[in-house]
Amino acid sequence: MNNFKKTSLALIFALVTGFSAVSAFANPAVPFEQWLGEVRQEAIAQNINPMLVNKALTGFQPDPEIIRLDTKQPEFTQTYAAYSSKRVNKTRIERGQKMLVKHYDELKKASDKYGVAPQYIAALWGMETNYGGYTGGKDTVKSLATLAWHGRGGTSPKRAAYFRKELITALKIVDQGHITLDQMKGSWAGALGQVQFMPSSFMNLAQDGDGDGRKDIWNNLSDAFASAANYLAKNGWNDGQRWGREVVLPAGFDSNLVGSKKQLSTWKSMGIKLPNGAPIPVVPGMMGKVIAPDGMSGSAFLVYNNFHTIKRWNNSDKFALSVGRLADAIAAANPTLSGS
Ligand SMILES: [Ca+2]
Repeated sequence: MNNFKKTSLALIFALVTGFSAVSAFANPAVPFEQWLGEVRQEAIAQNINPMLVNKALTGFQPDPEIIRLDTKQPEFTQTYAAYSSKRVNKTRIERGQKMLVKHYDELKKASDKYGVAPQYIAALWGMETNYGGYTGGKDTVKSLATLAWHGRGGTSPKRAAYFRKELITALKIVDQGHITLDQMKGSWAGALGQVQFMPSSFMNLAQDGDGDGRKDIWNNLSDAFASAANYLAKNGWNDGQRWGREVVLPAGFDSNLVGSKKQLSTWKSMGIKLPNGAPIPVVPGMMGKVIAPDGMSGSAFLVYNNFHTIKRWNNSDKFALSVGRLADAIAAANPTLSGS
């Protein structure tokens, strides 16, 4: 029996008999309570306050909804056009433009300190949580414990180890006083707060934007914006350049050149144009890569180094293109921000 069938059976059991069937069936080797005891020991051995560890890691069961989401088969790959129309639509652009005005001082402060233009910080915020409108209401410790335990009994020990490490790190974040255990909420997959950092990213890259000693990316926008900007800055952002731009490929463009990187001057000489028909701007020495996420009949883009920096946040061309285009659209309403 393959693992998918096993999992499906476990879920059917769960539906019919209640949750205990999942504990018994999805991971027969190690019951959840026993596994949680092991994690408590590991956390205490890593010098996390034992009172916190005991409070955080006792008295709950795995979340059946997370197990269902974790075992769901991946959806059919969405085209860029479909992905983008859901995420970079009129509503989100207009809300982003309003948020840029409303929170301009905090965005500008993070922008100046880390060297990332405000519209990119706003766009990441918009893509991740619809500008704080949806940060996920799941208890992070419970989510990560469910994923780590479930993965251990399932198909991917590597994934289980990853989530177990994230769980320990989440406890360290609480132990350091950035957020209370009760307030540490996020997505079912363990991403935290306004900008949806995983705990390990929080540990490495979160910032205290307002200087109160805490990195509260849940409730404090100065902290959330500083953290997002720092993430890009530490991953090679160059604020003197754009992310890339939409282009029009000339008729007969060799599809083998999609995905290759060349000087902008070379692309220009090959006849790549802006959507309005003007030649592409050229910065001497600057390179760009042509991508066509939906094939030669779909939209084409010329992407620069910053595009690859956005992909360090989420390793998806569709995500990075959407962030770039949302940032452009947000900035378009603000004359001081719309760059070339
Ligand atoms: Ca703070």
